[in-house]
Amino acid sequence: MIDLRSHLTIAAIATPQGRGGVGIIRLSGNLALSVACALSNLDKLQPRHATLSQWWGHDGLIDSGICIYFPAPHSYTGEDIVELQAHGSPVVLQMLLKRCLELGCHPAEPGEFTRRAVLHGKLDLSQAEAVIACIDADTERAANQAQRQLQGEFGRKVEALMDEITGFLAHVEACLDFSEEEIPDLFLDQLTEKLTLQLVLPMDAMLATADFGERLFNGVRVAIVGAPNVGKSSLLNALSGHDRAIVSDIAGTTRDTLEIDFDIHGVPVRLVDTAGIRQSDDLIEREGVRRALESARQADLVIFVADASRPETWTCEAGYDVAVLNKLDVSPVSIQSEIPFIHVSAKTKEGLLLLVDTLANFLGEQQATEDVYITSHRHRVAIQQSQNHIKQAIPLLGQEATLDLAALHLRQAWSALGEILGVGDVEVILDRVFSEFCIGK
Ligand SMILES: Nc1nc2c(ncn2[C@@H]2O[C@H](COP(=O)(O)OP(=O)(O)OP(=O)(O)O)[C@@H](O)[C@H]2O)c(=O)[nH]1
Ligand SMILES: [Mg+2]
Repeated sequence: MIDLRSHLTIAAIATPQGRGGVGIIRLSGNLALSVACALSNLDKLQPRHATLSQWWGHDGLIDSGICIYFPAPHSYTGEDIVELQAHGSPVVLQMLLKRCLELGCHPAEPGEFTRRAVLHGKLDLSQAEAVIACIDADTERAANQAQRQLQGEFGRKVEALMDEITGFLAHVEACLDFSEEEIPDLFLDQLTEKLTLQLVLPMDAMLATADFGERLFNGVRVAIVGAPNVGKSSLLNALSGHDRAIVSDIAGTTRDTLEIDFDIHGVPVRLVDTAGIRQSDDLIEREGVRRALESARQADLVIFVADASRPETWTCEAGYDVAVLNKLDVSPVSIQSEIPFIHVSAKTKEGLLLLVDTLANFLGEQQATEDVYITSHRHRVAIQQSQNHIKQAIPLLGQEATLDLAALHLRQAWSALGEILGVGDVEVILDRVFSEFCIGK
């Protein structure tokens, strides 16, 4: 499919809506330089130099600022780019953009700059996705993963796997050219073993990072449930480091659910405090309990809190993932219970680090032993598909009659990985990926 817009020079405000010290307009395409020169009343712009310029409209001066010209192909998109660093006023930026459009530019579509970078080979598709991931990252750890992906670390891993597949494919295709007697059995046995060692297992290791990696960007909901007065609100305050929820020794203090954002080892977490679960005649409290159970159902992870000094609180109606026995400071005795409680004190903060580590493991941190994580569902699915084809190819390598089918699976395994990088017929994938971008990126 031909990109009908590729000959157009596009323009957009690249900085976020609202006021700021500086606002940037980006132009990309053949006309970028001439439009910028016409706007600035200049004959030329020196490449990669910050040129102090005045920008003119029909009715006089619009604004002044810095103009930078990046000639093709050494630019973000691979085309001629000009960046106008204006004052960060929404009105001024709109006036400047309007003038650029009058001079021949077209409004950029969401993600179109990055899309052009991919089409001109400046970024592979996984790097382009890393641009969104980097912009969207909520925690330092997520930003760090996005940056590694943007620098191509993840892409290189995928490329290495693709090269391995190409190597195996060459062997299998060579075997196809020989008759059965000429192919040593040992050779095919070795091939089977090597496919497992060099492809299936490394893919397993990568896939094991996906739960944690995706959560780094998508975040999780964690609900705290348990009987009244066990210290749920105190635990929420202690974990988040904010005195957010009201705490009192009156059972039934929390009625409405209450949410606070923090992070567990870099995973953005929305922590939900809930009403203590018990039978009650009070209408409002009953509604609170209903909401507590509903929160537990909707959460990705449920923490059940019990009070060490009150065994009647040690059973939980709602399903849960992690059980916490609170008030360790008042009941330090060893507890006889079937439940693998983590002992903490929300008051003295004892045991909280262990609790946080346990929660992180629940979110998949321990399985993520690789340096670079799979951070997108699209990548996870592509690697799973590729691995499935390899697993199907392995038993087919045993006999000459099925070798060509094995080769077909290997080719499909290669293509599935290629989708991650945007290799092959990619227009459809491009449309899907870039629909998530904002304008000006
Ligand atoms: N000694 C001690 N007291 C605690 C601890 N955690 C909470 N408390 C006390 O236990 C009482 C109840 O705490 P909350 O955090 O309000 O308990 P809750 O589970 O949210 O109670 P409801 O909202 O009524 O369901 C308060 O008096 C807290 O100060 C702890 O670790 N040690
Ligand atoms: Mg409470």
